[in-house]
Amino acid sequence: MAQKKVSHLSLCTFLIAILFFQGFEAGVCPESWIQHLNRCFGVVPQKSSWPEAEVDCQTFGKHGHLASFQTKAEWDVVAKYILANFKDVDDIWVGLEDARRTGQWTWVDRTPLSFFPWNIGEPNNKNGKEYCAHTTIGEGYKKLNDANCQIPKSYLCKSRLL
Ligand SMILES: [Ca+2]
Repeated sequence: MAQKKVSHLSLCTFLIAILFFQGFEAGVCPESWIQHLNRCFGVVPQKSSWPEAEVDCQTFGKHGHLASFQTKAEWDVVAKYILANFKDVDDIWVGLEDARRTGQWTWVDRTPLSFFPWNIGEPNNKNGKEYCAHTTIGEGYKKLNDANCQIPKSYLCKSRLL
């Protein structure tokens, strides 16, 4: 009987330890990133083409991708973080693309598209070569422009905590 209690206690300790470490891992965004709900967002100031940026973002934790936004409120929080910490950065790729070149814009991480904060006159697909979206300091990082995916730009990644 006593032995049963000991093994029961050991199992409880083991489970608590697992929960603690999982919680610890789940609750931390990469250094210098911002957390909003269960998502982490971080700017990479180095410049890359949109496809290269997406590959790099996939290395940042669970569901790492170029950033998507679930709500305008989330976008506002992230825009404020960029303005406060990356004043020298101009254009920033985000995870919105017209992958099939049909005018159907989608988030690369498959987040449902719930709002369309295009800048006035955009997307204009200038010269028939603009299939990736970026934001700029000119509009406080709150508006989008479509641009040539191969142009190197800084980029915004996101990952998920849980
Ligand atoms: Ca454009």
